[in-house]
Amino acid sequence: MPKIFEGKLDARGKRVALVVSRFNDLVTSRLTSGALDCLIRHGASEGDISIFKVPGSFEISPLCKKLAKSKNFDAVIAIGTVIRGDTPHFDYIAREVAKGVAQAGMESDVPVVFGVLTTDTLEQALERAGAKAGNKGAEAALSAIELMSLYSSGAF
Ligand code: INI
Repeated sequence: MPKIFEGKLDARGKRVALVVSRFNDLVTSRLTSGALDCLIRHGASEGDISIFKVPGSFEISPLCKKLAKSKNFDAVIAIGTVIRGDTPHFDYIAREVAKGVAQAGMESDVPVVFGVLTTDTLEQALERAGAKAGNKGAEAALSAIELMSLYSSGAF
């Protein structure tokens, strides 16, 4: 029989940092609410959750890296929304935040999860922030909860 390791959906006692972009706040505030609701419903205490606000998605990953390495948190959740415009700006920001958040997770001992929307329109973003396509902030929080449990399994 193989040994199977998987995380439990139990956030009791876990300290979580959210790094939230103010750019497109209409969307990121809803993603943040979804993430908070998910964490609390899975047992996290409000006092164990810290929210760090940054100007835009480009600024998310450097802070994720610092927080993930700080030993003060069991997981870091990146929350942002990048919406395509008429110029290549979108591509630069979307690429950097995805790469940077992944790198923050690679370089630290705690999970760093990606709750950053990259969409063509504001409507698509809102659909994914609590409307017909769910709430990607809540999904990111659920991933963080599972991974915090897996990382504390003692197997590695
Ligand atoms: N930041 C976002 O989070 N989303 C966007 O859609 C966006 N657009 O389109 O410009 C955006 N720009 C700001 C950027 O993240 C930085 O804050 C800025 O370039 C300063 O470094």
